[in-house]
Amino acid sequence: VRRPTPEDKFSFGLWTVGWTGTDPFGGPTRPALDPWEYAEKLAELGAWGVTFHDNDVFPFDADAATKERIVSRFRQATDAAGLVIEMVTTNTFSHPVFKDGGLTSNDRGVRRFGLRKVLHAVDLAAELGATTFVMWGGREGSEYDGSKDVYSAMERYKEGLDTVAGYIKAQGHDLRIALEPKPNEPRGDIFLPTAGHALALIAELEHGDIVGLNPETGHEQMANLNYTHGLGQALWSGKLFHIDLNGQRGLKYDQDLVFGHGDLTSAFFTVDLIENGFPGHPDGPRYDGPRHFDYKPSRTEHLDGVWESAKACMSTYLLLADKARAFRADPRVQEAMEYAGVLDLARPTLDAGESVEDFLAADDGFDPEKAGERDFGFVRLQQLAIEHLIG
Ligand code: 3MF
Ligand code: MG
Ligand code: MG
Ligand code: MG
Repeated sequence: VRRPTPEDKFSFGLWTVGWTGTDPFGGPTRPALDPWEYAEKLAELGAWGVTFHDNDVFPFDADAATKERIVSRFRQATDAAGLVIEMVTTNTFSHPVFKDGGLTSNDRGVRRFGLRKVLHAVDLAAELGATTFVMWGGREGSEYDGSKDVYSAMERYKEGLDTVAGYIKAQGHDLRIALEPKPNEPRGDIFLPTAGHALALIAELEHGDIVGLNPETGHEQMANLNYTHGLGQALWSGKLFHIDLNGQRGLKYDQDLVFGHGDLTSAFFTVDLIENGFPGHPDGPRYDGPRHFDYKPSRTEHLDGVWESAKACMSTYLLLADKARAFRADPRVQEAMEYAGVLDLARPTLDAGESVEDFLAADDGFDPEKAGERDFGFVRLQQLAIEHLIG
């Protein structure tokens, strides 16, 4: 595989390579480096960008002067390494104060505290030149249905998001919010469990025009959903603002494996959509944002393994991109897509200007028995993908 370059737009969360291996059953298995120590190595591996939560960089209780000092040191390191800080987010899940959520906690004092923390992080994001502000509501949710008034929770979520989006506009920040859905973990049930739920909330917002999605591979798959379809619908809605790529193997805890180390066939089609767009819509919407990885280097690995796994995310992506390009360019694939009707789906079902009345009265001589005998050849098309993938 070729070495990644900044043109590939790969970026990493500081909390990914910086994860020390602490999980609910065990302590750290690796040392924590200082936040600025990750920048140089990421750039050396070919990454373009880096992202972080406020408290990945400075402690929760840091005073203004400490924050300032740590952030400027971090910024010097990213500048020196040539890394772009493309996204900033807020940690509203680690501190005990957020145990019932930040924007939707039953405790109003917590909601006011949480909202202020988010607004401060928005200003930090803008100051550092980030263009996306992710909001993952990890603790927004419940374990017990009786403990939450869901109507109120949706009202407070909307209030919080509109306050943040309105503030971004009022400040003139060049920043868009990307909501990150997840079905569960750490809460038993998290609000906005899927991309669809998040899109539905966005449609109710006053400032929804600058609010979109940051779908994560594993999160959609934890809900037993198709990640590539989620990306596709978000793109169609003009709402695919950012992505979290990683790997997940089935319905279990949030594994955050290296990209491609989960469902590889799904990863192939994810990359195919990102790199090549919709097959029936060559001029249709495309994702041109960061190829952002949100994974965890397994806790069995030490620091060498951290960098191996970061490299693995990028090289798997590049390999899949090559294969997806070859797949689309293969004349057998084009022919199989025609045969399968993939391109015909782009054609509107009614003729241009055809009224419902005309449509109802028309006789197109359609024979359902005959049409029922059609062979779509989807399996052959899929096998061509597999042959490109592993051949
Ligand atoms: C948790 C996540 C989060 C979000 C992050 C915002 C800690 O499962 O995926 O990572 O991605 O908070 O980007
Ligand atoms: Mg995950
Ligand atoms: Mg995650
Ligand atoms: Mg994520």
